[in-house]
Amino acid sequence: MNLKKYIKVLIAAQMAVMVLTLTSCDNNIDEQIAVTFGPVFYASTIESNPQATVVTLNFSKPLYEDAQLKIGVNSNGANYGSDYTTNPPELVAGEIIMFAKAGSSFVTFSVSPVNNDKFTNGAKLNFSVAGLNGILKSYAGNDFTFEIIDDDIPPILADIPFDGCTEYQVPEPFFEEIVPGFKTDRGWGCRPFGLADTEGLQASAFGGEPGSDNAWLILNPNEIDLNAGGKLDISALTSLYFKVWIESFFAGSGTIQMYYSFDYPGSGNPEEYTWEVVAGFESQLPEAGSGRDAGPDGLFVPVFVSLNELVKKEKAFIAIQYEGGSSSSSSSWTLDDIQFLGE
Ligand SMILES: [Ca+2]
Ligand SMILES: [Ca+2]
Repeated sequence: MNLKKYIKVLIAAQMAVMVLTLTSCDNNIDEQIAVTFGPVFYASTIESNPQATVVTLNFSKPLYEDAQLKIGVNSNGANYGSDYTTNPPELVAGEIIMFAKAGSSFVTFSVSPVNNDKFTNGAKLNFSVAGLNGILKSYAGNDFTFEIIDDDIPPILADIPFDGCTEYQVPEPFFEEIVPGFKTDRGWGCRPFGLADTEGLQASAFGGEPGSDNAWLILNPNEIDLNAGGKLDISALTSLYFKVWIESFFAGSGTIQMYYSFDYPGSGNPEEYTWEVVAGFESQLPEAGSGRDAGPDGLFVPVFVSLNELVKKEKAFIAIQYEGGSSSSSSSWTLDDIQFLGE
């Protein structure tokens, strides 16, 4: 159906539904019909796959009259037309109007990704029933989620393999700040337990002085050497992503968390300044103690997060805090092969 014809049908059907609504005084509970998504409530596709995903809405019994419903689309920042499309289309942003014929027991719409040949970290769309007309009375059950996985790769700006770093030191441009009152003899340091038996950067509180760790590994991203030469400049970027391989060999107390700050001055106790959690970092971490001594690379897992909050800013700091391990019980966390990606 072309767009003009579709709009004509839409207007005609809306008027018909209005007339039905005004003239119907039917309060018979037996005739009230519920709408549900299902049996599938989640689907994902890679962005370069042009195939449409069909989404089904069920009626609790076959319709005895034509009806209309409105699907609400929460695109979480993705744009109709450039990131995804639907059929029927969104004639009003965030809304799909659907018509169901008398006798039908379900209706379907479809959603498709739009391939932009550029890494934008995908999209997550939430579909719910936002309006019912006529004999349709209620919406029950779960919403439908559609996830677009971006299979474009952002350009690699900088590689940080830590290879050849001096044992127990924190290599520049990283530096370490220990919150006053915590152990000073452990925290972060270069160790030969990285990927492929190379050096990596490890946090552990085990042994040494009694007490516990609160050690911040901090970095000014504008001091990172670009692979192409020169320094990273976050003010000149339009996107920025951070990838790191992480293994946890020892289980015990202590966890790591990643942050960024716009007010940290570059030295001193980080806990006196404002830090925002980097979304998605913690949820990708391996279990404490899930690594292996004997495996060639243990059980390093890739952790990939967006640092897009930093782009176009003059200055920012990023940090990974290791907190809670003690001299008698400590998890260990090894980072290796950090990459900054973006453009
Ligand atoms: Ca893309
Ligand atoms: Ca390494």
